[in-house]
Amino acid sequence: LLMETRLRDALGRDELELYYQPQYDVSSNCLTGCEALLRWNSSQGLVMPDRFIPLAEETGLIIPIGAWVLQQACNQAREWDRIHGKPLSMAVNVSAVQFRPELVDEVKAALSESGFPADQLVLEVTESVLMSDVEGSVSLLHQLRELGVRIALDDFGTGYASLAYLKRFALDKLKIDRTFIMGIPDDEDDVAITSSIIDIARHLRLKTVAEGVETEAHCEFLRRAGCHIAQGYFYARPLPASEFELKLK
Ligand code: G
Ligand code: G
Ligand code: MN
Ligand code: NA
Repeated sequence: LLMETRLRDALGRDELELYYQPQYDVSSNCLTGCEALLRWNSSQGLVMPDRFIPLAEETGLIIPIGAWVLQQACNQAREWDRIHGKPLSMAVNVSAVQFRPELVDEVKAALSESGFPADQLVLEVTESVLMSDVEGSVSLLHQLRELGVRIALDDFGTGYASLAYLKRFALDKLKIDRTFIMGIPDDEDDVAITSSIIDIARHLRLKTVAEGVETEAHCEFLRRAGCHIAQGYFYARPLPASEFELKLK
């Protein structure tokens, strides 16, 4: 069957699953939350998001899929909050197609149906999402923040946003792209770029989240540089819900 037809049926057949990658406080090593990452258990095996998200975006299927992801992530996070006893953040990726005025109602619905606190939900958007319509994005980000949710700029440094936009967009977090973390501590350019991002974020009172943290040396560097949160294979890969839950207990 065509991949599009199979993807169209995936939601109804319960073939979509969220994996969760833990995020840790760099200085205390405490678990602070996670990022939800979509997987498709198709009849042909496990499919990674880079193979079906573009198709979901082209066909508009990302709208119902994205609403499902938001609801599922909030339901799960509400349950884990109870188990953990301490507030956990839940980060959800939002694609350009979803980033439109209706997203406000979708987020509202996910929060009210789950009972998950708005200030623990993080929406991850990329620079290209925001830059495609700057005026619209400024307005939408304000509406989302009025709900109380947090906004993270994903893959920061790889897109086209100028630094001036960090001021205009209502953001809470910068996610430092893993291509910069990879070169630490040997590549002088990656060291300079990562340190500078952390410094700029601190001055703008934004939290920093490092992605792709794979080694003790990465951690040590980020701790000294003052980065707040880290995620990556050094801590854990993205995990099915049942495995993530073991980390809470
Ligand atoms: O899990 P993995 O690292 O392979 O994810 C690759 C990319 O796929 C992520 O960086 C993210 O941009 C995208 N992605 C994963 N899950 C979702 C999702 O639920 N919605 C959207 N829009 N993108 C996702
Ligand atoms: O949202 P984003 O596109 O950044 O999604 C993160 C992606 O990076 C996921 O596909 C995840 O599987 C992957 N990833 C997570 N941790 C690591 C890591 O430490 N190293 C590498 N190479 N990839 C990672
Ligand atoms: Mn992300
Ligand atoms: Na990213």
